[in-house]
Amino acid sequence: RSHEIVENLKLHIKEAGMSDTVQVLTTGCFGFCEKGPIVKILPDNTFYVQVKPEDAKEIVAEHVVKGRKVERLLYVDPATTDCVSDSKHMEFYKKQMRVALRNCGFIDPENIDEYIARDGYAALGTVLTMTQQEVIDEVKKAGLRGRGGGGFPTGLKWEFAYKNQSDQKYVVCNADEGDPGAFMDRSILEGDPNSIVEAMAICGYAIGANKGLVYIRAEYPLAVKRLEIAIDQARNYGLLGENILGTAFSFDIEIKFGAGAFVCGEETALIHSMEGMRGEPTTKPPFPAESGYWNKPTNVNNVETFANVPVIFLKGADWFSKIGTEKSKGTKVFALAGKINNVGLIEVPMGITLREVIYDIGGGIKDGKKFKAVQTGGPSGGCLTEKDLDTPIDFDNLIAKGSMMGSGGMIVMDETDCMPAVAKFYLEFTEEESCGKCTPCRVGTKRLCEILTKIVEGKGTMEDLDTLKELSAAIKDTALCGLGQTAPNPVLSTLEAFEDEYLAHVRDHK
Ligand code: FMN
Repeated sequence: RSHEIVENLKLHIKEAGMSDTVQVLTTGCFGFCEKGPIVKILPDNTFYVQVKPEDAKEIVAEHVVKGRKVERLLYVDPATTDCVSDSKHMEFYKKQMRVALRNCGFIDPENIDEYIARDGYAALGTVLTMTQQEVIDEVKKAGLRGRGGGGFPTGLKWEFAYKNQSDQKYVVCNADEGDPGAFMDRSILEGDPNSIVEAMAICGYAIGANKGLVYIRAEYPLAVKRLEIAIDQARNYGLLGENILGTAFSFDIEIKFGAGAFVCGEETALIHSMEGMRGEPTTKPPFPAESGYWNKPTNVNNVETFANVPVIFLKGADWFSKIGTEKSKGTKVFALAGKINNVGLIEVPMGITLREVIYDIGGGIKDGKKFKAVQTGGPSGGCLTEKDLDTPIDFDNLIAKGSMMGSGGMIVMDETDCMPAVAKFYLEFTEEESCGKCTPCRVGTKRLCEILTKIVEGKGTMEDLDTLKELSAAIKDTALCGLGQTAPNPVLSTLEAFEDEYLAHVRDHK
């Protein structure tokens, strides 16, 4: 539908004889998915929502030609019941802060000139005047932590790869994004691919690598296309390739495709998959920074982690580290989904509370129902409940609450959701996605699923509940990689918060 809207807008602008003065551009995602497709008219920032292809004629005739806003397409903010024409005044955007998503929705992602016009590649220019250690120190000082799930300090990871001497090193961007309901990385790559290319070059310079690889799932064709365009355009401008910006630094990027296996997002499995082997994890150490792609020092970072890097050099580590909490700096992008009014992609400063996210940004629970829980961290995470609503969201707080930040999936549940069934949903996913290499994960997730199915169908016993707890603890302790080690989390956290619901399902509970 969006393509049709673009075509119709172009057609009517042409018919109005305004093609020379009015441009129609396709951008990346604005984040407000619930209200899409969105058309924004600049320079007056009019924000039209749920636009249909047939609305293009009226938008052109009224707004573009006569300068009159089309009231019926303007967003009505439920907080004020006002028609709002500027995203800055919408409840959905008010508490957001766009750092990683800074260019999404603002630039044509297929035109490097637009990225450059918004300070694109200025960070790389600055970095190339610094020493490698200075670059690493700036990232450390910013306090950036990996957005792919683990929250490992990025500067420290770069330092490990930098200090490991080798004739060849690699930079890998992890764009596998396999969590159900997650689309953060996809939106960044579709909306601002140049920022990832620039960040990977900065990382390459810092650690001493001349080759970058993006591992991306083949199910993301638009992200792939835009990344390919960004890489080609950067090469044409001398921003990738030999002697970048006339310096001795050379760096280029290749794209590698994944086939949509969740486990291939785990960095060692990802590296094996890129080498043409089975996508199975191996034990760490050695970490990729020591022995990664073809056994060479390799720095693996997530897409969103990379998206933050140029900003650190544009605005400074001090600016960046002022955002967020003491140990979690900057912002986090979340894919807000489930039983919430404003489904969409949001970016918020770390330290914001769940209540602010769910009620102020998310607009509350759908159909006026009661909030029950929110699953953060996807299949590896856990559920947070009413009592956690005022907890500031950061890496450490979420872990302390029995969940985790993960890569940014946030699925909201209402009073009608059955929590053992929610746990079963996630376990079915991990069972299906287990690579089968280690027994605790291969067999353990299968057994957990069987027990959960019995419980959900009302056929479980108290003994089954005990086995569920025991087996979950055993899998956590013994599985080979993060997939298995975290697979029982949805069971354990729902058991902890909603044991009464499990008991109500069990046959022999008195
Ligand atoms: N990291 C990602 O960036 N994207 C993924 O899709 C992803 N999937 C993962 C799946 C599993 C089962 C596990 C255990 C880990 C996954 N990770 C994923 C984390 C990576 O192993 C790795 O820690 C991350 O890419 C490092 O980047 P960061 O430091 O920038 O977060």
